[in-house]
Amino acid sequence: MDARLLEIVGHFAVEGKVTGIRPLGNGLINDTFLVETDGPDNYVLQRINQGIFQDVDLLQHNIDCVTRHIRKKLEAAGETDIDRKVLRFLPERETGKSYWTDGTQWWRVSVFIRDAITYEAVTPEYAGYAGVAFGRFEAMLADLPDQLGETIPDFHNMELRARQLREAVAADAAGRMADPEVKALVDAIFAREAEMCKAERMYREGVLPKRICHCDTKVNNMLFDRDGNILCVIDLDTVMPSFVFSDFGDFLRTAANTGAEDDPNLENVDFNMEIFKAFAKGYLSTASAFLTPVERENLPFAATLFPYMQAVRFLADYINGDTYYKIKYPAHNLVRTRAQWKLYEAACSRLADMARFLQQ
Ligand code: GN1
Ligand code: MG
Repeated sequence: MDARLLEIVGHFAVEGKVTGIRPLGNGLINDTFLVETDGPDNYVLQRINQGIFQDVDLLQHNIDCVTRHIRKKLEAAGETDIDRKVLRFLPERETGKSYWTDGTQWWRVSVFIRDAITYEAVTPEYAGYAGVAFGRFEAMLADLPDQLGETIPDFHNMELRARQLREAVAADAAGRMADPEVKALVDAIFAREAEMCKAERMYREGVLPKRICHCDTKVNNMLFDRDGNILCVIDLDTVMPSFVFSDFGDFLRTAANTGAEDDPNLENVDFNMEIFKAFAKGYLSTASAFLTPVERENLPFAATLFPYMQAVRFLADYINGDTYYKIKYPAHNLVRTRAQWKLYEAACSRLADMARFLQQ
């Protein structure tokens, strides 16, 4: 067992004796470990990527408010087994805060949710459950009394993401603009820029609201029980005010993709309408109560926006020399970009089908 990690865990009020610490999951941002104990619970230890989340106080404030609020709602609704339905972070022994820092690294510990399963791909049935769960998640947070901040300012702002790509291209820090494929991808992206930045315009015109959203609704950020019900939504670092497009679009970006996010074989990548239909149906069953007509009409747009935005972000990172996302091989961010672009085009080709389905 890593002595340093063990010492860090010791700052938190864990129950029992730690018997093992090992890497967990495959997030692209934070470092995550499973902490096993001989007590009633195991735990999740995470090093928060402070290069990306610069205001950890704000980050943990958001998470504390959201988990407290959801816990209260579940209690009021008479739910049982609440510790498996909302994350619980342990207080740091000296400060009582939900994180510990030595001034250079930031760490937190939450209770590991027992008997939960994560998936990298889902069936239409499970996508339906996920839709219900995200609609409910947003609905539960609609009356959050606390003010949440943006843990990454303008996180899902397409205008900003396009600007960052433009800056990456101009700086060409890793010399990757010499590659004609990279140049062609950049041109294809900018040809669609105006159209893909419409949410920000609608927001400025006052016709599109922001709500508290999860903003990282990848399939593998939800915990399912053995029957396929959603227990809990995890990875709350990006919970913040955003457009509902974020949660709707990012779920489909991962779940409706018939291939992997970084699939090297583009023939595997397509947009699965059965997943879209099941998810949209589930989502509308819980979100209809608060969605405005403009939000609802633009859900198909959201399904295209997120592969597009992710292509922009992966490509910008590739051009910058891979400074943001964890990569497994040198061209990884380029491979990811190609796959997201293919998915974007596939989703665009289904826009009319999606709109027709939502009108029913
Ligand atoms: C990151 O940490 P992880 O892997 O859940 C990223 C998301 C991207 C995603 C792409 C804070 O999420 O926005 O959509 O990778 N999170 C952050 O897989 O940038
Ligand atoms: Mg994650």
